[in-house]
Amino acid sequence: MTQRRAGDYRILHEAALRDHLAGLPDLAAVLGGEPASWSITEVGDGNLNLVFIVKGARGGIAVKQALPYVRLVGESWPLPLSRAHYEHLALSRQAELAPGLVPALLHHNEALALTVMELLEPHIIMRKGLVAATQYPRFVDDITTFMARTLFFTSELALSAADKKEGIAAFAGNHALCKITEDLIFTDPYRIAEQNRWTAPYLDGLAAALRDDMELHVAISRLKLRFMASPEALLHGDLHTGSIMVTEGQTRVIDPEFAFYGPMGFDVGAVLANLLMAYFASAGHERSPGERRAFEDWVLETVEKVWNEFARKFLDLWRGGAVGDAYPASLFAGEQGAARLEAERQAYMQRLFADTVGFAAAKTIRRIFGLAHNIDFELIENPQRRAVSEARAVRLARAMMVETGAFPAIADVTGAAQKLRDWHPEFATG
Ligand code: SR1
Ligand code: MG
Repeated sequence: MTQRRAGDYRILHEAALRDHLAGLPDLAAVLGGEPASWSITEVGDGNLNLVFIVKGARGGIAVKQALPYVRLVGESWPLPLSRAHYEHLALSRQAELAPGLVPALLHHNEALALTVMELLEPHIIMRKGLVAATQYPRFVDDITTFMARTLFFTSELALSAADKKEGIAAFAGNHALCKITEDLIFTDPYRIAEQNRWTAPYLDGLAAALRDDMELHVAISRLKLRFMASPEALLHGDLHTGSIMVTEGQTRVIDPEFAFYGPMGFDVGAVLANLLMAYFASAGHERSPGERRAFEDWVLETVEKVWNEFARKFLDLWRGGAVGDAYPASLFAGEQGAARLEAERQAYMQRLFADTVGFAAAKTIRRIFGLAHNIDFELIENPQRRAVSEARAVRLARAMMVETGAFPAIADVTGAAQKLRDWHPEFATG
Protein backbone atom coordinates (compact mmCIF):
# COMPACT_ATOMS: atom_id res chain seq x y z
CA MET A 1 0.00 0.00 0.00
CA THR A 2 1.33 3.45 -0.92
CA GLN A 3 2.41 5.36 2.17
CA ARG A 4 0.12 8.28 2.90
CA ARG A 5 2.22 11.26 4.05
CA ALA A 6 0.73 13.31 6.87
CA GLY A 7 -0.55 16.56 5.40
CA ASP A 8 -1.17 15.17 1.89
CA TYR A 9 -4.83 14.59 2.59
CA ARG A 10 -7.38 17.37 2.48
CA ILE A 11 -11.12 17.27 2.04
CA LEU A 12 -11.84 18.38 -1.51
CA HIS A 13 -14.75 20.74 -1.71
CA GLU A 14 -16.02 21.97 -5.06
CA ALA A 15 -13.25 24.41 -6.05
CA ALA A 16 -10.40 22.14 -4.96
CA LEU A 17 -11.97 19.16 -6.71
CA ARG A 18 -12.34 21.17 -9.93
CA ASP A 19 -8.63 22.11 -9.79
CA HIS A 20 -7.63 18.53 -9.01
CA LEU A 21 -9.62 17.09 -11.93
CA ALA A 22 -8.43 19.83 -14.30
CA GLY A 23 -4.89 18.61 -13.63
CA LEU A 24 -5.73 15.09 -14.84
CA PRO A 25 -5.81 15.19 -18.66
CA ASP A 26 -7.56 11.81 -19.10
CA LEU A 27 -10.42 12.79 -16.82
CA ALA A 28 -10.61 16.31 -18.23
CA ALA A 29 -11.01 14.71 -21.67
CA VAL A 30 -13.85 12.49 -20.45
CA LEU A 31 -15.63 15.57 -19.11
CA GLY A 32 -14.90 17.86 -22.07
CA GLY A 33 -15.11 21.65 -22.20
CA GLU A 34 -13.47 24.14 -19.86
CA PRO A 35 -13.06 23.16 -16.19
CA ALA A 36 -14.94 26.33 -15.19
CA SER A 37 -18.00 25.01 -17.03
CA TRP A 38 -18.12 21.64 -15.22
CA SER A 39 -21.03 21.16 -12.86
CA ILE A 40 -20.06 19.58 -9.53
CA THR A 41 -22.74 18.30 -7.18
CA GLU A 42 -22.23 16.47 -3.89
CA VAL A 43 -24.78 13.66 -3.84
CA GLY A 44 -23.50 11.33 -1.11
CA ASP A 45 -26.36 9.89 0.92
CA GLY A 46 -24.40 7.00 2.42
CA ASN A 47 -23.10 6.85 5.96
CA LEU A 48 -19.38 7.40 5.41
CA ASN A 49 -18.11 9.40 2.41
CA LEU A 50 -18.38 12.34 0.06
CA VAL A 51 -19.67 11.49 -3.42
CA PHE A 52 -19.66 14.03 -6.25
CA ILE A 53 -21.19 13.88 -9.70
CA VAL A 54 -19.15 15.94 -12.11
CA LYS A 55 -20.49 16.74 -15.58
CA GLY A 56 -18.87 18.48 -18.52
CA ALA A 57 -19.72 19.20 -22.14
CA ARG A 58 -18.82 15.65 -23.22
CA GLY A 59 -19.58 13.37 -20.29
CA GLY A 60 -19.73 12.76 -16.56
CA ILE A 61 -17.84 10.97 -13.78
CA ALA A 62 -18.50 9.95 -10.18
CA VAL A 63 -15.93 10.96 -7.56
CA LYS A 64 -15.80 9.38 -4.12
CA GLN A 65 -13.63 10.70 -1.31
CA ALA A 66 -13.32 9.05 2.09
CA LEU A 67 -13.70 11.38 5.07
CA PRO A 68 -11.48 10.84 8.12
CA TYR A 69 -14.62 10.21 10.18
CA VAL A 70 -18.05 8.57 9.92
CA ARG A 71 -20.20 11.05 8.00
CA LEU A 72 -23.41 9.83 9.64
CA VAL A 73 -22.13 10.61 13.13
CA GLY A 74 -19.48 13.31 12.66
CA GLU A 75 -15.89 13.99 13.65
CA SER A 76 -16.39 12.38 17.05
CA TRP A 77 -16.14 8.99 15.28
CA PRO A 78 -12.80 8.88 13.41
CA LEU A 79 -12.39 6.28 10.67
CA PRO A 80 -9.20 5.44 8.72
CA LEU A 81 -8.85 6.83 5.21
CA SER A 82 -7.24 3.53 4.26
CA ARG A 83 -10.72 2.21 3.52
CA ALA A 84 -10.46 3.98 0.14
CA HIS A 85 -7.41 1.83 -0.62
CA TYR A 86 -9.30 -1.38 0.21
CA GLU A 87 -12.33 -0.24 -1.77
CA HIS A 88 -10.15 0.45 -4.80
CA LEU A 89 -8.41 -2.90 -4.43
CA ALA A 90 -11.72 -4.76 -4.11
CA LEU A 91 -13.24 -2.94 -7.09
CA SER A 92 -10.23 -3.86 -9.23
CA ARG A 93 -10.48 -7.51 -8.19
CA GLN A 94 -14.25 -7.61 -8.69
CA ALA A 95 -13.87 -6.04 -12.15
CA GLU A 96 -11.55 -8.92 -13.14
CA LEU A 97 -13.80 -11.59 -11.66
CA ALA A 98 -17.21 -10.21 -12.59
CA PRO A 99 -16.63 -7.95 -15.60
CA GLY A 100 -19.36 -5.43 -16.31
CA LEU A 101 -20.96 -5.76 -12.89
CA VAL A 102 -19.00 -3.02 -11.10
CA PRO A 103 -18.40 0.58 -12.18
CA ALA A 104 -15.30 1.17 -14.33
CA LEU A 105 -12.39 2.67 -12.39
CA LEU A 106 -10.96 5.82 -13.95
CA HIS A 107 -8.52 7.17 -11.35
CA HIS A 108 -7.37 6.61 -7.78
CA ASN A 109 -5.35 8.92 -5.55
CA GLU A 110 -4.17 7.09 -2.45
CA ALA A 111 -3.08 10.22 -0.55
CA LEU A 112 -6.42 11.95 -1.05
CA ALA A 113 -8.39 8.72 -0.46
CA LEU A 114 -10.15 9.61 -3.70
CA THR A 115 -11.50 7.33 -6.42
CA VAL A 116 -13.03 8.34 -9.74
CA MET A 117 -15.42 5.98 -11.50
CA GLU A 118 -17.66 5.97 -14.53
CA LEU A 119 -20.91 7.81 -13.93
CA LEU A 120 -23.74 5.31 -13.71
CA GLU A 121 -26.65 6.96 -15.45
CA PRO A 122 -29.64 6.52 -15.46
CA HIS A 123 -29.04 3.90 -12.76
CA ILE A 124 -30.55 4.47 -9.33
CA ILE A 125 -29.83 2.96 -5.93
CA MET A 126 -31.82 -0.29 -5.94
CA ARG A 127 -33.31 0.35 -2.50
CA LYS A 128 -35.04 3.47 -3.85
CA GLY A 129 -36.47 1.47 -6.73
CA LEU A 130 -37.76 -1.19 -4.35
CA VAL A 131 -39.52 1.43 -2.21
CA ALA A 132 -41.22 2.57 -5.43
CA ALA A 133 -42.23 -1.08 -6.12
CA THR A 134 -40.10 -1.36 -9.26
CA GLN A 135 -39.21 -4.84 -10.48
CA TYR A 136 -35.74 -5.53 -11.90
CA PRO A 137 -35.74 -8.40 -14.41
CA ARG A 138 -31.93 -8.61 -14.76
CA PHE A 139 -31.16 -8.49 -11.09
CA VAL A 140 -31.16 -12.22 -10.28
CA ASP A 141 -28.84 -13.17 -13.11
CA ASP A 142 -26.43 -10.29 -12.45
CA ILE A 143 -26.18 -10.47 -8.67
CA THR A 144 -25.82 -14.25 -8.67
CA THR A 145 -23.05 -14.06 -11.28
CA PHE A 146 -21.33 -11.40 -9.17
CA MET A 147 -21.55 -13.42 -5.95
CA ALA A 148 -20.77 -16.83 -7.43
CA ARG A 149 -17.69 -15.60 -9.28
CA THR A 150 -16.24 -13.25 -6.65
CA LEU A 151 -16.74 -15.79 -3.86
CA PHE A 152 -15.71 -18.94 -5.71
CA PHE A 153 -12.60 -17.52 -7.38
CA THR A 154 -11.24 -16.01 -4.15
CA SER A 155 -11.63 -19.24 -2.18
CA GLU A 156 -9.33 -22.25 -1.86
CA LEU A 157 -11.68 -24.08 -4.23
CA ALA A 158 -10.06 -22.03 -7.01
CA LEU A 159 -6.81 -20.74 -5.49
CA SER A 160 -3.58 -22.21 -4.26
CA ALA A 161 -3.10 -21.94 -0.51
CA ALA A 162 -0.32 -19.38 -1.06
CA ASP A 163 -2.41 -17.11 -3.30
CA LYS A 164 -5.30 -17.31 -0.90
CA LYS A 165 -3.14 -16.26 2.02
CA GLU A 166 -1.73 -13.36 -0.01
CA GLY A 167 -5.32 -12.27 -0.64
CA ILE A 168 -6.21 -12.45 3.03
CA ALA A 169 -3.10 -10.44 3.89
CA ALA A 170 -3.91 -7.76 1.31
CA PHE A 171 -7.20 -6.99 3.05
CA ALA A 172 -6.25 -7.75 6.66
CA GLY A 173 -5.65 -4.06 7.41
CA ASN A 174 -9.29 -3.19 6.79
CA HIS A 175 -10.11 -4.16 10.36
CA ALA A 176 -11.61 -0.80 11.36
CA LEU A 177 -14.41 -1.39 8.88
CA CYS A 178 -14.83 -4.98 10.12
CA LYS A 179 -15.06 -3.58 13.65
CA ILE A 180 -18.00 -1.39 12.59
CA THR A 181 -19.79 -4.53 11.43
CA GLU A 182 -18.78 -6.48 14.54
CA ASP A 183 -20.26 -3.77 16.75
CA LEU A 184 -23.23 -2.48 14.78
CA ILE A 185 -24.51 -5.79 13.44
CA PHE A 186 -23.35 -8.46 15.86
CA THR A 187 -23.35 -6.71 19.23
CA ASP A 188 -25.14 -3.40 19.77
CA PRO A 189 -28.72 -4.33 18.83
CA TYR A 190 -28.63 -6.93 21.62
CA ARG A 191 -27.48 -4.64 24.41
CA ILE A 192 -28.01 -1.09 25.59
CA ALA A 193 -25.95 1.07 23.23
CA GLU A 194 -26.10 4.82 22.91
CA GLN A 195 -26.56 4.79 19.16
CA ASN A 196 -29.34 2.20 19.01
CA ARG A 197 -32.73 3.44 17.93
CA TRP A 198 -36.05 1.90 16.96
CA THR A 199 -39.64 2.88 16.25
CA ALA A 200 -40.73 3.86 19.75
CA PRO A 201 -42.92 3.31 21.59
CA TYR A 202 -44.28 0.42 19.52
CA LEU A 203 -41.06 -1.60 19.44
CA ASP A 204 -39.91 -0.78 23.00
CA GLY A 205 -41.04 -4.22 24.21
CA LEU A 206 -39.31 -6.00 21.36
CA ALA A 207 -36.09 -4.04 21.91
CA ALA A 208 -36.11 -5.03 25.59
CA ALA A 209 -36.87 -8.66 24.67
CA LEU A 210 -33.80 -8.76 22.36
CA ARG A 211 -31.63 -7.66 25.27
CA ASP A 212 -32.89 -10.54 27.47
CA ASP A 213 -33.05 -13.27 24.84
CA MET A 214 -30.18 -15.64 25.69
CA GLU A 215 -30.95 -18.00 22.79
CA LEU A 216 -30.57 -15.05 20.46
CA HIS A 217 -27.39 -13.89 22.21
CA VAL A 218 -25.83 -17.31 21.65
CA ALA A 219 -26.93 -17.37 18.02
CA ILE A 220 -25.66 -13.86 17.21
CA SER A 221 -22.37 -14.58 18.99
CA ARG A 222 -21.84 -17.72 16.92
CA LEU A 223 -22.44 -15.67 13.78
CA LYS A 224 -20.06 -12.98 15.02
CA LEU A 225 -17.35 -15.57 15.52
CA ARG A 226 -17.92 -16.93 12.01
CA PHE A 227 -17.68 -13.39 10.67
CA MET A 228 -14.42 -12.75 12.51
CA ALA A 229 -12.71 -16.10 12.09
CA SER A 230 -13.69 -17.63 8.72
CA PRO A 231 -11.75 -16.09 5.84
CA GLU A 232 -13.48 -18.16 3.16
CA ALA A 233 -13.47 -15.64 0.32
CA LEU A 234 -13.13 -11.96 -0.59
CA LEU A 235 -16.43 -10.43 0.50
CA HIS A 236 -17.98 -7.21 -0.69
CA GLY A 237 -18.75 -6.82 3.00
CA ASP A 238 -21.77 -4.50 2.77
CA LEU A 239 -23.87 -6.00 -0.02
CA HIS A 240 -27.22 -4.39 0.74
CA THR A 241 -29.58 -2.86 -1.81
CA GLY A 242 -28.05 0.56 -1.12
CA SER A 243 -24.77 -0.81 -2.53
CA ILE A 244 -26.38 -1.86 -5.80
CA MET A 245 -27.29 0.47 -8.66
CA VAL A 246 -29.80 -0.63 -11.24
CA THR A 247 -31.82 0.07 -14.30
CA GLU A 248 -34.33 -2.49 -15.48
CA GLY A 249 -31.62 -3.83 -17.80
CA GLN A 250 -28.38 -3.38 -15.81
CA THR A 251 -26.95 -4.04 -12.37
CA ARG A 252 -23.78 -2.55 -10.90
CA VAL A 253 -22.39 -3.37 -7.45
CA ILE A 254 -20.77 -0.35 -5.80
CA ASP A 255 -19.11 0.66 -2.52
CA PRO A 256 -16.97 -2.35 -1.44
CA GLU A 257 -15.13 -0.41 1.26
CA PHE A 258 -16.02 -3.08 3.85
CA ALA A 259 -14.24 -5.72 1.73
CA PHE A 260 -12.25 -8.37 3.58
CA TYR A 261 -11.86 -12.16 3.62
CA GLY A 262 -14.83 -13.55 5.52
CA PRO A 263 -17.61 -16.13 5.39
CA MET A 264 -19.41 -16.27 2.04
CA GLY A 265 -22.85 -16.40 3.65
CA PHE A 266 -22.37 -12.85 4.90
CA ASP A 267 -22.64 -11.43 1.36
CA VAL A 268 -25.39 -13.78 0.21
CA GLY A 269 -27.34 -13.19 3.44
CA ALA A 270 -27.05 -9.42 2.97
CA VAL A 271 -28.77 -9.59 -0.41
CA LEU A 272 -31.53 -11.87 0.86
CA ALA A 273 -32.11 -9.82 4.04
CA ASN A 274 -32.51 -6.62 2.11
CA LEU A 275 -34.99 -8.19 -0.28
CA LEU A 276 -36.94 -9.59 2.66
CA MET A 277 -36.98 -6.16 4.31
CA ALA A 278 -38.27 -4.66 1.05
CA TYR A 279 -41.00 -7.31 1.16
CA PHE A 280 -42.08 -6.53 4.73
CA ALA A 281 -41.82 -2.77 4.20
CA SER A 282 -44.04 -2.97 1.12
CA ALA A 283 -47.29 -3.29 3.10
CA GLY A 284 -46.40 -0.06 4.89
CA HIS A 285 -46.09 1.78 1.57
CA GLU A 286 -49.40 0.69 0.07
CA ARG A 287 -52.06 3.36 -0.41
CA SER A 288 -54.85 0.85 -0.96
CA PRO A 289 -54.93 -2.73 0.35
CA GLY A 290 -53.08 -5.14 -1.87
CA GLU A 291 -51.94 -2.57 -4.47
CA ARG A 292 -48.32 -3.79 -4.25
CA ARG A 293 -49.05 -7.54 -4.25
CA ALA A 294 -47.54 -8.13 -7.69
CA PHE A 295 -44.34 -6.44 -6.52
CA GLU A 296 -44.33 -8.43 -3.28
CA ASP A 297 -44.75 -11.69 -5.22
CA TRP A 298 -41.82 -10.66 -7.41
CA VAL A 299 -39.67 -9.94 -4.34
CA LEU A 300 -40.29 -13.37 -2.81
CA GLU A 301 -39.71 -15.05 -6.16
CA THR A 302 -36.46 -13.07 -6.39
CA VAL A 303 -35.38 -14.23 -2.92
CA GLU A 304 -35.82 -17.84 -4.04
CA LYS A 305 -34.11 -17.32 -7.38
CA VAL A 306 -31.15 -15.46 -5.85
CA TRP A 307 -30.30 -18.41 -3.64
CA ASN A 308 -31.10 -21.09 -6.24
CA GLU A 309 -29.22 -19.40 -9.08
CA PHE A 310 -26.28 -18.49 -6.85
CA ALA A 311 -26.00 -22.12 -5.68
CA ARG A 312 -26.30 -23.43 -9.25
CA LYS A 313 -23.62 -21.08 -10.61
CA PHE A 314 -21.27 -21.67 -7.68
CA LEU A 315 -21.59 -25.45 -8.08
CA ASP A 316 -21.09 -25.17 -11.85
CA LEU A 317 -17.83 -23.32 -11.27
CA TRP A 318 -16.74 -25.94 -8.75
CA ARG A 319 -17.68 -28.86 -11.01
CA GLY A 320 -16.17 -27.20 -14.07
CA GLY A 321 -12.78 -25.97 -13.12
CA ALA A 322 -11.79 -26.21 -9.50
CA VAL A 323 -8.02 -26.09 -9.48
CA GLY A 324 -7.54 -24.82 -5.94
CA ASP A 325 -5.68 -26.59 -3.19
CA ALA A 326 -8.84 -27.68 -1.37
CA TYR A 327 -10.34 -31.07 -2.31
CA PRO A 328 -7.37 -32.36 -4.37
CA ALA A 329 -8.57 -34.30 -7.42
CA SER A 330 -6.12 -37.10 -6.60
CA LEU A 331 -8.18 -37.92 -3.48
CA PHE A 332 -11.42 -38.26 -5.45
CA ALA A 333 -10.47 -40.53 -8.32
CA GLY A 334 -12.82 -42.86 -10.16
CA GLU A 335 -16.58 -43.15 -10.05
CA GLN A 336 -16.72 -43.61 -6.32
CA GLY A 337 -14.55 -40.55 -5.74
CA ALA A 338 -16.65 -38.44 -8.09
CA ALA A 339 -19.83 -39.43 -6.28
CA ARG A 340 -18.32 -38.74 -2.86
CA LEU A 341 -17.05 -35.33 -4.00
CA GLU A 342 -20.46 -34.44 -5.38
CA ALA A 343 -22.06 -35.38 -2.04
CA GLU A 344 -19.49 -33.19 -0.34
CA ARG A 345 -20.35 -30.26 -2.64
CA GLN A 346 -24.00 -30.62 -1.65
CA ALA A 347 -23.04 -30.67 2.04
CA TYR A 348 -20.89 -27.55 1.51
CA MET A 349 -23.84 -25.71 -0.04
CA GLN A 350 -26.15 -26.81 2.77
CA ARG A 351 -23.72 -25.38 5.32
CA LEU A 352 -23.38 -22.20 3.27
CA PHE A 353 -27.16 -21.91 3.15
CA ALA A 354 -27.41 -22.20 6.95
CA ASP A 355 -24.80 -19.42 7.29
CA THR A 356 -26.73 -17.33 4.79
CA VAL A 357 -29.97 -17.70 6.75
CA GLY A 358 -28.26 -16.70 10.00
CA PHE A 359 -26.45 -13.70 8.52
CA ALA A 360 -29.64 -12.55 6.75
CA ALA A 361 -31.36 -12.53 10.14
CA ALA A 362 -28.53 -10.51 11.72
CA LYS A 363 -28.65 -8.01 8.87
CA THR A 364 -32.37 -7.53 9.40
CA ILE A 365 -32.31 -6.99 13.16
CA ARG A 366 -29.50 -4.39 12.92
CA ARG A 367 -31.57 -2.22 10.53
CA ILE A 368 -34.48 -2.11 12.98
CA PHE A 369 -32.72 -1.67 16.35
CA GLY A 370 -29.19 -0.48 15.55
CA LEU A 371 -27.63 2.80 14.44
CA ALA A 372 -28.03 2.55 10.67
CA HIS A 373 -31.58 2.09 9.40
CA ASN A 374 -32.82 1.83 5.83
CA ILE A 375 -35.31 3.82 3.81
CA ASP A 376 -37.42 0.74 3.12
CA PHE A 377 -38.81 1.12 6.63
CA GLU A 378 -37.86 4.75 7.37
CA LEU A 379 -40.00 6.13 4.54
CA ILE A 380 -43.14 4.59 6.05
CA GLU A 381 -44.39 7.82 7.61
CA ASN A 382 -46.93 6.47 10.05
CA PRO A 383 -44.82 5.08 12.93
CA GLN A 384 -47.34 2.44 13.92
CA ARG A 385 -47.52 1.08 10.36
CA ARG A 386 -43.72 1.18 10.16
CA ALA A 387 -43.47 -0.72 13.45
CA VAL A 388 -45.89 -3.39 12.17
CA SER A 389 -43.72 -3.99 9.09
CA GLU A 390 -40.58 -4.02 11.22
CA ALA A 391 -42.07 -6.39 13.82
CA ARG A 392 -42.97 -8.88 11.08
CA ALA A 393 -39.41 -8.78 9.76
CA VAL A 394 -37.98 -9.22 13.27
CA ARG A 395 -40.26 -12.18 13.99
CA LEU A 396 -38.94 -13.95 10.91
CA ALA A 397 -35.35 -12.91 11.64
CA ARG A 398 -35.43 -14.26 15.20
CA ALA A 399 -36.71 -17.63 13.95
CA MET A 400 -34.08 -17.71 11.19
CA MET A 401 -31.30 -16.99 13.65
CA VAL A 402 -32.33 -19.24 16.54
CA GLU A 403 -34.02 -22.07 14.64
CA THR A 404 -31.87 -22.02 11.51
CA GLY A 405 -32.37 -25.77 11.05
CA ALA A 406 -36.10 -25.20 10.57
CA PHE A 407 -35.20 -23.44 7.28
CA PRO A 408 -33.44 -26.16 5.29
CA ALA A 409 -34.42 -24.66 1.93
CA ILE A 410 -35.03 -21.17 0.59
CA ALA A 411 -38.73 -21.97 0.10
CA ASP A 412 -38.95 -22.37 3.89
CA VAL A 413 -37.80 -18.76 4.26
CA THR A 414 -40.18 -17.33 1.66
CA GLY A 415 -43.05 -19.48 2.97
CA ALA A 416 -42.52 -18.14 6.50
CA ALA A 417 -42.28 -14.56 5.18
CA GLN A 418 -45.54 -14.98 3.31
CA LYS A 419 -47.30 -16.26 6.44
CA LEU A 420 -46.12 -13.18 8.36
CA ARG A 421 -47.28 -10.71 5.66
CA ASP A 422 -50.62 -10.16 7.42
CA TRP A 423 -49.62 -11.03 11.00
CA HIS A 424 -50.48 -8.29 13.51
CA PRO A 425 -48.28 -7.80 16.54
CA GLU A 426 -49.99 -7.15 19.85
CA PHE A 427 -49.34 -3.41 19.86
CA ALA A 428 -51.33 -3.14 16.62
CA THR A 429 -54.31 -5.18 17.76
CA GLY A 430 -54.54 -4.18 21.45
C1 SR1 B 1 -21.26 3.82 10.75
S1 SR1 B 1 -21.46 3.04 9.28
C2 SR1 B 1 -23.03 2.33 9.33
C3 SR1 B 1 -23.30 1.39 8.24
O1 SR1 B 1 -23.17 2.02 6.98
C4 SR1 B 1 -22.59 1.13 6.05
O2 SR1 B 1 -23.34 1.10 4.89
C5 SR1 B 1 -22.52 -0.21 6.75
O3 SR1 B 1 -23.68 -0.98 6.54
C6 SR1 B 1 -22.38 0.20 8.16
O4 SR1 B 1 -22.70 -0.82 9.08
MG1 MG C 1 -21.70 2.01 1.51
